[in-house]
Amino acid sequence: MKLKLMAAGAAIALVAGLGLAASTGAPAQAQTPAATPAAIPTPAEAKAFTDKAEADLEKLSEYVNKASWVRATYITEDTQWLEAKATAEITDLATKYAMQASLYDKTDADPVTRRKLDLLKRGLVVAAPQRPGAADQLATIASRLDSTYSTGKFQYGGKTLTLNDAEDIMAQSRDPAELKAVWEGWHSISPVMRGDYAELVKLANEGATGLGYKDTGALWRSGYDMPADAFAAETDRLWKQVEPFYKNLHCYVRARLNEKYGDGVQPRTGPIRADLLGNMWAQDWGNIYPLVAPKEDTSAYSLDDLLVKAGYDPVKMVKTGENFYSSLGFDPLPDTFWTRSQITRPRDREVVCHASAWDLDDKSDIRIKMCTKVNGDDFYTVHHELGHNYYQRAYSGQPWLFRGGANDGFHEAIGDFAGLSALTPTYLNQIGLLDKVPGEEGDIPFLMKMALQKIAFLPFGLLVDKWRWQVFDGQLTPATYNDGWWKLRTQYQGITPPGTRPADAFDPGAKYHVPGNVPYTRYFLAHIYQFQFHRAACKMEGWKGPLHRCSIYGNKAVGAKFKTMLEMGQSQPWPKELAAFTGETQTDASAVTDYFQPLNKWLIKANKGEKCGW
Ligand code: X8Z
Ligand code: ZN
Repeated sequence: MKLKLMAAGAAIALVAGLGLAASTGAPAQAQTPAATPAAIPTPAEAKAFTDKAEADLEKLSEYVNKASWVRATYITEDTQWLEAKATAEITDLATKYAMQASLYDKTDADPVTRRKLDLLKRGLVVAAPQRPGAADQLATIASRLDSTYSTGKFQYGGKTLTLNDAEDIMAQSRDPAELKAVWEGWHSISPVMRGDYAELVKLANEGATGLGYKDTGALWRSGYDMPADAFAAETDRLWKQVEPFYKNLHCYVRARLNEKYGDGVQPRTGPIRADLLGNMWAQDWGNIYPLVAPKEDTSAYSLDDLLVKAGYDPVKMVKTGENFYSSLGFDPLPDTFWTRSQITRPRDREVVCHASAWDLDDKSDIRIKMCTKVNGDDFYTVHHELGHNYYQRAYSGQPWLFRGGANDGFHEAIGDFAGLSALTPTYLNQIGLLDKVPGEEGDIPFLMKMALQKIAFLPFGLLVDKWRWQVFDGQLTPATYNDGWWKLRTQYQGITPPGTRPADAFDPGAKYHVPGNVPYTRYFLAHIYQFQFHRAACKMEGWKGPLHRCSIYGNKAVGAKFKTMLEMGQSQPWPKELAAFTGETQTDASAVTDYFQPLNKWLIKANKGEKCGW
């Protein structure tokens, strides 16, 4: 359960954090014979049940966390075995408790117990089929998929490349042939995962139906304090709010890429070639800023260069992140954070490099696991990961079942909210990275950089789980996994692969969260919540200027109010927690369009004469 809270670690994959929300659909009557009372159980019996479940799961979770940490920071046959054994045990236990929780559906339980029962029922990312050996099989496949991704390598230019190497090339190279080769090279690591993935889907669905859910996708959609179908509609509503802006950005970027590469590489109309956008998954286009920079950008600076010039190293990047949170009034990170975290890629062993934040003991043993490089992307990721850790520490005083994000999107949005201030030129100047804060002439260039990161991400954030929802509900089968993936990639992102895909391609497997089995809609939500947090915080601070120039660095009053929300963990439905900080009770993408309003206006003008869309 807990484990879901770890940003994106393998452990999260199986035993997700307990989301919130009223139970959706009609989880089946538990079939666990042992606890079937003849009459409706009393409120006291319900409380005794949640107390026991909570104590048992808490006891087991530290051991599972440690096994997962060891596997993620030292991938071997043996550590995979150990992780799978531990994960199977807790998944099985959590699934049993999820089933038994339904026995109290008619009990007039007190509100705290009722919430805990609901969380027990919907907190799993993966439920285990209740037959001998199935939980072990599921955990073994999950650990293997995550390890296969994390150890993936391919040959290019006479060298063996890791994902880290490939990402650098995708970010920096402007040679379309090289970009295509490296993109295809990385995507060659995933076909081998397709069989395992199909098996994982089958087992996870068996577990979910055992709990009364239609499939695993329905289980995932049930964690948001509203019926699962309403949640799916909610994500579509939010997308509609931002889609026109995304299309304007897409149109502008495509035109600049066409000017740079010519019609033969990037036509002026139609989808954009996925490998030209500076990122392996075309989910963050910030690295191609120099290709699309507005002409009026006279004050251009590159955060990559500023960090290198200032002599930053990975530890200094993390210390800088810590300092940001300290300025808001958060306590410094514990000594164990520094001795136990993995901040850089070890030289001599295989690890999961995909960044994550961990809470090993639900008290103070918080850590990050990154393969930090000195660049702007990782400067940002450090703030993102630390957000998870400060959240974990803030809610550690809650009962175990309430230690989680108000929903998983909140968990992702905490550090992103900090990052919105930490990326402002004003802040970079305050910490001595940037000499001079650009004047108004720097606004459009700055907003363009931010949009390449934040707006470009939105359709990707939405479609990863649209794809998985279709996989879990059977609309897509192993034979159509890849076509279904590209259909969504083209429909939402307006991108296309750099060449024909091989028949055995399994391109979703080349994105961490698919083999890692980490739900992804959380990031889509976070890309909206963070702007809602930011808009509210800037209002609190009395900021009168444009939102993109506001920074909350050093504001202890904002920090204290933010902390109050974080301390609530998942004890309340998320709208109540959102209201505690922002006064709003709805997810509202107008905060995104407010922030970017000047850029959208500028894009509409710049796109005059273009045939936008694809
Ligand atoms: O996975 C992450 C974090 C860990 S929770 C590094 N992110 C998503 C991704 O990398 O795809 C952050 C942004 C989206
Ligand atoms: Zn995260």
